[in-house]
Amino acid sequence: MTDAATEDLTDGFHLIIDALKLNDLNIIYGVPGIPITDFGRMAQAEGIRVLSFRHEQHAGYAAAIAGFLTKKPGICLTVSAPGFLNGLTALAHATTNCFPMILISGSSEREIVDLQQGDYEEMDQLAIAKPLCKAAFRVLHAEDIGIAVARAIRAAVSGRPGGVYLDLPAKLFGQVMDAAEGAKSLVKVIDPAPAQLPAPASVKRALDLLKSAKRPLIILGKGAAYAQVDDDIRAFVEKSGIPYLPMSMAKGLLPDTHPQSAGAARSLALKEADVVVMVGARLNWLLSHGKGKSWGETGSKKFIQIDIEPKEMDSNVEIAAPVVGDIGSCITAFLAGMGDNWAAPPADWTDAIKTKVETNVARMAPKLQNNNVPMDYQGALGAMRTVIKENPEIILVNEGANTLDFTRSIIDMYKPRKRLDVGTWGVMGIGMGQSIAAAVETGCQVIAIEGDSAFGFSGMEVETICRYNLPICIVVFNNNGIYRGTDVNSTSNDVASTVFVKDARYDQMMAAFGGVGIYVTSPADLTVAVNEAIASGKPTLINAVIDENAGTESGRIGNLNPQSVVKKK
Ligand code: ADP
Ligand code: TZD
Ligand code: MG
Repeated sequence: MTDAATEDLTDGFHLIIDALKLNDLNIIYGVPGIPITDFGRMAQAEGIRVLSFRHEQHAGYAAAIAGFLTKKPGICLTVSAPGFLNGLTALAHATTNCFPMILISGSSEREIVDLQQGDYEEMDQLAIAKPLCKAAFRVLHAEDIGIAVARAIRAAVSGRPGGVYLDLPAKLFGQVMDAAEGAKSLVKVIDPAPAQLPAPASVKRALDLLKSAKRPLIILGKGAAYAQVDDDIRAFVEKSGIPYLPMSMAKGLLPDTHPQSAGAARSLALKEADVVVMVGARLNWLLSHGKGKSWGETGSKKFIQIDIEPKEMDSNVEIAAPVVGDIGSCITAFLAGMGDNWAAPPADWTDAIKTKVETNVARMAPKLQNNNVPMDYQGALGAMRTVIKENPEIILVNEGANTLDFTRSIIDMYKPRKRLDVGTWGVMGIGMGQSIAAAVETGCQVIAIEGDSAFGFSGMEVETICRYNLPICIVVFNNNGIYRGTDVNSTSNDVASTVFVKDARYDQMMAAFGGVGIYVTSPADLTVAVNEAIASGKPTLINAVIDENAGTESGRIGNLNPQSVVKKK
C-alpha cells in the first residue's frame, strides 16, 4: 500500500482512539497484552494518557473512582478472559456504587467462541458481563465504533450512573475503512447526562412534609457528592436550619465542623428524627435498611427521598415523599419552594443534637492526644486528623476494618469529594487504584490510610505509584492482621487465619521500587513522616505500628457476623 493510499484509510485502532478523544476521554487505566497492546501504544502516541497497572482489578478501581470524581466514565482496558474477569470485579463495584465507568476488553473472535473451539483466552465475555453492569455492547464492524462508544458513554453517565462493558473482538482493531467515512461515523455525545427535573407536585409534597416536621434530619450520600452542586446543597442545608448527617463519601460536602453537622450525634439523630430527607443516599445496610432499633420506634419516621432512580423509592421502607430527578434540579426546586421565610426547626431538637455533638467531641478529644507506643487507633488518627485539617486539599483514601471505622469517625473532612473509600460493598482492595486515579485526575496530594490486610489486596501497585512518580503517601496501620494481631489457633501448627507475619516491614516494599519507606511507632513520629511526604510529594509508605490488641472483630460491624450455636468440646 502506498503512503497516499494509507493516508485515506483508518482502522479500528484509530477509530476507537478518535471516538474516546472526541468525547474528552483522555485517560485509560489498564494492563496490556493480546489483543490490546498496540492499541495502548497508539493511544499513548495520540495523546491519551495510558496508565499501566500490575493487575486489572486496580486499574478498574481507578477507572471507577475517576468516574466518581469527574462525572465522566472512567476507562479501564483489559485483555480477554482472565484480564476481563480481573476487571469485572471493579465494573460490578462501579455499578453497585453508581459510578460511571466503561470496561473495554479485547476478546476472541465470535466464530471460535460461539463454537467453543478453544481459542487463546476464549470466553463469552459479553454474556458474563451483562448481569454485572448497566449495559454491555459488542462491536463487530469498524463503522459501528463511533455509535458504540457514544452508547457506552450515555449508558454510563445518564440516569443512575454505573458500569458499562464494551467488547472488542481482536479482528475489529485491524479493520480498515475510508478515513473520511470513519471520521463521519464518530459521535460526540450531546448532553450525556441530561437534567431530570422533578415533578412540581412531588417537590410540594416533600416541602409540606418537611415543614410539619418537629425533628427533621438531612442525610447526604455519595450521590450528592457525585452531583457536584456543592453550593446548592450547602444553601439548602443552611436555609433549612436542619441538622445533617453525611454518609462516608459525602463527608466534606459541608465541612465536618459545620454547626449543623450531626456527625458526632449519629445515633441520637437517627433514633429521634421524625422526618428524614435522603439526598443521594440509599436506605441499604449502611443505614440499617431504614428500620430496626437504630431508627427508634417502628413507624415513627417519614422519609423524603431525592434520587434520580425511581426504582430506589420504597426499596426498604415506605417513602412518604419521593422526589425523582437529578440532585441539582431537585435542590434548586427545593430552594425555590422554600421561599425566603422558611422557619428553622424547633430549637429543642437542634439544641439536643448540638449538645450531644459537643459532649461526644469533648469526650473523644483527650484520646486523640495520646502519644502511646505502640499506637492505638485514636493516637495515630489524632495525628492524621491534624494533618488533614492543615491540608484540606488532600484526598484521603481509606480501607480496612478498624482502620476504616476509626478514620471515618475521627478525621474531619473540609471539602467535597476528598474522602474515597470502600463504598457500598465495604470492599477491600480499592486502596492503590483509588489513590492512583485520585492523584492522576486531580493533581492533588493523596494520603491512603490502609489496614495492613486492606493494603495487601493492592500492594503491588506501589510499583505503579513509583513508576509514575505520583504524590501518594500510604500509611499502613500495621496491627499484624485482620482486625487484631492476637488470634491463636491452638489445634494445629498453622497460625490463626486472621494473623500475618509479625512486625512486617511494609515500608521496605516502597523502598524496593525507589520510593520513600518510613517506619514509625509513635503519633509524633507519624506526624513528622506524613508532613515530610507532603512536602516532598514523593511516593511514600509509612509503616505505622499499631497495638495488635487495639482493634475489635470486624470493626463496627461485628454484629453482621453469623453466630454458631454449636458448642465444640
Ligand atoms: P451512600 O453510600 O453515600 O449512602 P449510595 O451509593 O447508597 O450513597 O446512594 C447514592 C444514590 O445517589 C443512588 O441511589 C443514586 O441513584 C443517586 N444518584 C447518583 N447521582 C445522582 C444524581 N446526579 N442525581 C440524583 N441522584 C443521584
Ligand atoms: N475480601 C474483600 C474483597 N473485601 C472484604 N471486605 C473482605 C475480604 C473481608 N474483610 C473486611 O471486611 S475488613 C478486612 C477483610 C479481609 C481486613 C481488615 O483488616 P485490616 O484492618 O488490617 O485491613 P484492621 O485495622 O486490622 O481492622
Ligand atoms: Mg490490620
